[in-house]
Amino acid sequence: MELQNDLLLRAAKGEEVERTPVWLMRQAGRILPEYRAIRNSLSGFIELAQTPELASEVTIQPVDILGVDAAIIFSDILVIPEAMGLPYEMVEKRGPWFPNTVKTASDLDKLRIADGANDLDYVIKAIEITKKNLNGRVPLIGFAGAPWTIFAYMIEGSGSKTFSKARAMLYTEPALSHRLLEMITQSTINYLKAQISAGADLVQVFDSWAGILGPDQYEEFSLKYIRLICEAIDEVPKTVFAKGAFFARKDMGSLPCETIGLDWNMEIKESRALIGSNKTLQGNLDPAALYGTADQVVAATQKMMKQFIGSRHIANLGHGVYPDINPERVKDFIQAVKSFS
Ligand code: 1CP
Repeated sequence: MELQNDLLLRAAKGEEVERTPVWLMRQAGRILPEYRAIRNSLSGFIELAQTPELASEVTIQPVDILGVDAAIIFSDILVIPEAMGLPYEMVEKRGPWFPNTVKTASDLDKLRIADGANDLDYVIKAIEITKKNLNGRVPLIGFAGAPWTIFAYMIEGSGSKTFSKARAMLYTEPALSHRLLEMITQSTINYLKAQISAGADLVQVFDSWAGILGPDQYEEFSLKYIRLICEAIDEVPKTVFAKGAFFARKDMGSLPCETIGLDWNMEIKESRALIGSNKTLQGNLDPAALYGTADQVVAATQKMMKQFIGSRHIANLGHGVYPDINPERVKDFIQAVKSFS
């Protein structure tokens, strides 16, 4: 199916574009009343994610309602631990929770490498339905968590400010840590390849907890595995978003991927200098900027856009859009990107 709007893919590959493409991380499951209406008619996130027709419907809502240049499949990074044998629950207002975690080698022996197409068939079905219903309007983004971020949840058992149990494991059990990271990496490669076979046009790897490691540990326990994923996938363009990994920007310039995501703490010109000119940069407006007035949102967006002039860029926020943002301000952000010249 020929895409009518392939700005995202051309920008990712560094090809000529008429204007900068724009989408928002976490655009599908947070801000729209139309999303909440569907979500509230079900038992919760997991039921919605595992019902492909509905997952597809909420994936397409931001394309219809907000006018973004890409859809991102409605799912979560935590489907991978579940497919490996470590199920999660979503606790209302608190986030993910794992009844079991990995503490010892025998916990690890109970896990398996996920086969994306079978173990995560509900995501694959949702992608197939979404591709059909998008009918070529915009590209569909597939995604997965980076191995380090997934590891952090599998050890910790929930979200955390410090992930101290996960970081302790890197010091006390480095060999066990690497074994688990290798299993997550292989599962993630299988999963992303299945998403691509089902129709994902680009894939993004989210390393949301990159910033809690120091530079040496980041290279050893995270970047190494992200590199393996990028090397294994050559079917579609790849984006790596490592939140807080300002110290790794130079190394990320040599990853075999097309696009690097920037968070809002990363200075744009400095990031370009560190990463080099042969990558597209994605981002990086502070998500809190959308709490401002319409005029403030437009001014902040234009200020960001100016700093990216003359270099490969996909406009986005510096992290996921916050749940209590007014969708009208999101539209102001999108319109400000589209009319920027
Ligand atoms: O929002 C969308 O666009 C839909 C798809 C999507 C994506 C891309 C969801 C649905 N989750 C994610 C990615 C995700 N999930 C990340 C990486 C991006 C980021 O850093 O924001 C992370 C770290 C998670 C883990 C997760 N899932 C958290 C964070 C917990 C913590 O440690 O702070 C939470 C709260 C969830 C739940 C979740 N995921 C998605 C939704 C819609 C929800 C809310 C659940 C509900 O409705 O009850």
